[in-house]
This record gives sequence, C-alpha cells and structure tokens, in this order.
Amino acid sequence: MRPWWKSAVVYQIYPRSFADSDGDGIGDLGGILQRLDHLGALGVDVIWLSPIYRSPQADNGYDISDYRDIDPLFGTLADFDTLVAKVHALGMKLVMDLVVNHTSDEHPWFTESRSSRDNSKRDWYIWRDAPDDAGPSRREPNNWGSFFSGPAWTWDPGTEQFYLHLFDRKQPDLNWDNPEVRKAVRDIMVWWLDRGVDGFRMDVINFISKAEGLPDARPVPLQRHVIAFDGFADGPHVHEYLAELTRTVFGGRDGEYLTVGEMPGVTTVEARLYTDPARGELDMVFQFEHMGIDHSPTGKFDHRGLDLVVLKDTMHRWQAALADVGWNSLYWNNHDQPRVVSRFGDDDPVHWAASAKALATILHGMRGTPFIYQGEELGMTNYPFRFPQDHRDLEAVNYYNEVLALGGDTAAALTGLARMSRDNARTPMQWDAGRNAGFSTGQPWLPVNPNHSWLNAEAQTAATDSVLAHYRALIRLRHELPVFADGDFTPLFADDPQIWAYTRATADATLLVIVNCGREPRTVDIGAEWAGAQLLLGNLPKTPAASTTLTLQGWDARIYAARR
Ligand code: TEU
Repeated sequence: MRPWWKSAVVYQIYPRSFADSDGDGIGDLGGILQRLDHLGALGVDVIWLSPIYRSPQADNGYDISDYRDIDPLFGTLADFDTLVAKVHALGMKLVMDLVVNHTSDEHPWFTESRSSRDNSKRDWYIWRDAPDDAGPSRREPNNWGSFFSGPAWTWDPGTEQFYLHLFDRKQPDLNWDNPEVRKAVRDIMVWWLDRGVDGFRMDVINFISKAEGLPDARPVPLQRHVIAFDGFADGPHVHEYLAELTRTVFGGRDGEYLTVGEMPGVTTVEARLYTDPARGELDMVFQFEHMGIDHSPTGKFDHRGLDLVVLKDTMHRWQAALADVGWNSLYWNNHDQPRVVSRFGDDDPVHWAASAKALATILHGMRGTPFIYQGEELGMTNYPFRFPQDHRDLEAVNYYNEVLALGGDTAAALTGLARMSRDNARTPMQWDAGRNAGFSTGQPWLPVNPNHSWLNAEAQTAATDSVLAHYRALIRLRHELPVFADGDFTPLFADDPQIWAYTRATADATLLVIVNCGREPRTVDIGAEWAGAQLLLGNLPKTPAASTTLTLQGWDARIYAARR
C-alpha cells in the first residue's frame, strides 16, 4: 500500500510572520488559530511549523534554548495543545521543526558544557584546542566557514578552547558521536509525539556526523560566503544515527507520521539511501541543487541569472534518481529562499499571476510530495529592499557588514541581498488590503510588502481565477488522481529554453504537463496521440482542448489527460 504522504500536500507556516493575535508585531499561535480556515479551504493535509520553542531568537528560533517549551513570543504549551486539537479536528496533521544539529548557546546543555573542561556536558559539543600559540592572531582548529560569515569556530576565553558552530556563534553544534546526545534528542522527539504531533522536519540533519578528525576543507575565501561541505555533509555515521533515531522513536508506535530531512549539499546517491524505505531512515529529504543554480561560485548573493535548461535538467535528474527507490519532496519556497515568482517567474504585473500559476503547475505535477510556503499560494513576491537597515536576518546583516569591513562593493551587495535575502520570504503574510495587510494591529517586526493593496488572501478568496484558486485546484487533482503520486515521469523538450513539459503515466492514466516559461507565445508539436486530450487544468481563460500542435501564450500552463 502506498504511504499516505505520497498523495499529501504540506504547508509551511513561519509563525513569526503568519498572523499576530496580540498586537506585538510578531506572529503567534493565537494568530495561526484564527487563520486555520484559510488552510482548510486550501485543502492541504499537513502543516509544518517553523520553530516555536523557547529561544533567544538569534536565528528566529533556529537557536533553541528549551526543547520542551513554547517561546512566550508565540504563546504557551496550552495554546499549542489547542492548536494541535483544532488542526486534527480539521483533518490535518501537524509537523514540528526539529533543530538538533545545534542548540542555542543559551541552552543549559551548552552553559554547562562551557562552564569547565571536565563538566559532564563538555563532550556534548565540539571543543578543540587552538592549533598554535594563544594570542590575538590565534588560528582556528580548521578552515571551516560559518554559513553566516566568518569562521565556524568561536574562542571561549573561560576554558581556552574553540567550539564549533556551522551557523551563528550562538548556535553551537552538538556532538552526535556522544550517545547521550542521541538519547537526549530521541527523548525530545518522543515527548512531542506523546503530545500529539505527527512528525518532524529535521533541520540540516545531514550535518550531524562530522568527518573524523575534522580535517581542513577544500580552501575557500571565507569572506566571500562560500561553504565547503566536505567536512560535515553526509558524514561517516549519519545513516547509522538516523536509522537508530527512527527505530527508537517511531518503532512500535501506531500512527501516520511524516519525517523530512533538510539536507543542504545532498546528492541523489545519498538521497536514495536516506529515503529508501528498507533502510528506515527518513520519508523524504529537501535537496538544494535547484536552489543553487542561480548562485555564482562566489556565493548566493552574487547572482548569475536563471538558465531554464539547467533548472529543468536538475529537477528532472532528481525525478529520475528517486523513481524506483526513495521519494522526492517538491519545493520552490521556504523561509530561507526568495519568492519564486520573483526568482524563476515574472513578477511584472502583467505576467505575475500567470507565471505564479505556471510555476505551481510545474512543481505540483511532478512525482513527490509538494510543499507550499506561506504566501506562495497567493503568489507573494520579493520585497523592494533598498537600504542596509531594511534587512533583519543575521545572514544578511553579517554579509553586508563583512563586505563593508573588507572595503568591498556595497552597492552590489545590496542588489544581491534584495534579490536573495531570506527576509524576502519573511515579510508578513498578506491577508487583506487593510493596515499591515491584516497581519497585526501593531508595528510588524518586518515591513509589509506595499503590494498587499492588491495582492492579498481576501481578494483572492473572492476570485475564481486567482493564484489561490489555482493552488486549490492543483491540490484537489493530487488528491483525486492517483497518477500524480504513482505515475512515471518522462521529460519532453528537455533542451528547450522556454517550454517545460513532461508526462506522468500509470497503467490507467497518462497526463501531459506543458508550460511556456516566457512572455512570448510558442507553438509546439506534441504529437498526434494528444489530439483531443482533456484539459484538466489551465491558467489562462479559454484554454482549448489539445491538438497535435499547441500554441501556448506567455506563461501558459496546462495539464491534459490523454483519452483512453
Ligand atoms: O537552513 C540550512 C541552510 O543551510 C540554508 O537553508 C540556509 O538558510 C542558507 O544556506 C543560508 O545561506 C536551516 C534553516 O532552514 C535556516 O533557517 C537556519 O538558519 C539554519 O538551518 C540553521 O538552523
């Protein structure tokens, strides 16, 4: 029998930016409760919540100081229990974000660990001596860079050693080679499952096993924000640790759960291992190859434009690689990525709606489990960032300060940030055309996009041809037609720089998904077998039935079912 999550659609909420019920300008659990009907009407099956645990919020909750409590910013455990009950009553599931590659430096485990070299928690984190004499120019134990600029090591003057942090210095990496750490993570997961959650999205979970001896990575210029993954991605024990975790946490539990591992740098070969059901590790992974194709070799803020053939080829390779073993997750957006309609689509007002629907059609037609990030179902766009002080995200702020300190090109840095900054995903959800887009009665922590006057949920709920209506239709199709989950995937026109097309087929049904990813109309020959095929979904008015030759308007997107 096919697992339930193969025909499911997941919706990601970034609580800080979703809906604010108490007027402090920061979204909260009460806000989510008030807006659950939007998700019920959309038809999604699962909600994934970005972290709501107690946290100093250095990285907006991806730095956890108490895994068993809710941050007062977001509410209380009682609010959480109410939310779980309401989500379940609406027939949806709730998945937590589990951030256990690292904790906050304010987690009691770390405060103990740093208190002395012989503390019982010392070995819960990764501590190393300086390789040379102490002094102001002291070298780090190896050359690894932090994802948020600078070295991945911070000196602790109290105990005179460095600790490792692949992300911010306020996010020290846990030492998963210590069995007590693995046991502690297991206990956290069981605690949340007992509270009623339906699974976990596991943050950078392919980083938990570092290479033996922490060797230098291929040398890279740290100041250019380039990370070499050699030393920590898909390390020597990662499969063993994940299998152990899954066995000990889920073994013997009845219920329908979902696990998805976030895995920067993961290859198709590794992803097959992580998601092979016979190995009992994870249900699916988030890969990053398609998110990297517009990054330049010198980093994500040095944009190199979109080559559609490369994007298609990347997605198609993942479709093929996980066809017989394993499973894909499908995503364009999350809280770390710029808005897809501005990135791979066309957010010019004339093409905005059609291109948002077209990109949705491409993704949701594929084999895998689609993820929708809040606001994506409305076609929310990037924010018009202009000034350094516009940015809140520590990645953006650190990057800008580094360029400034090194005397680099700050104008280019601002252009890069406007295009790629994670804050693009984090501006408040656009509920209506009113003050603060209906997100908050107070001052929002990040400004609302001025386009909420016309781009908002209320307007789109009322319209039958909105981006929102198109997402609803795609979700309905996936629920109704088994071919979306089960069908083979075959690319068509692979080398075409403008047409994105593929078929999906089972013994009983064949679909054609065909999209014009450009403004100019295109005529293509799709073959006689498609003549008279039934249009299941289109994104433009008056889309015709199929014929041997199709003329596609700008950003025209269609799904046809072959006649049998
Ligand atoms: O992100 C991991 C990650 O590597 C990227 O998505 C990251 O945002 C990007 O590479 C920076 O350039 C996860 C979370 O999704 C992210 O929000 C956290 O900041 C990060 O882990 C640390 O927990």
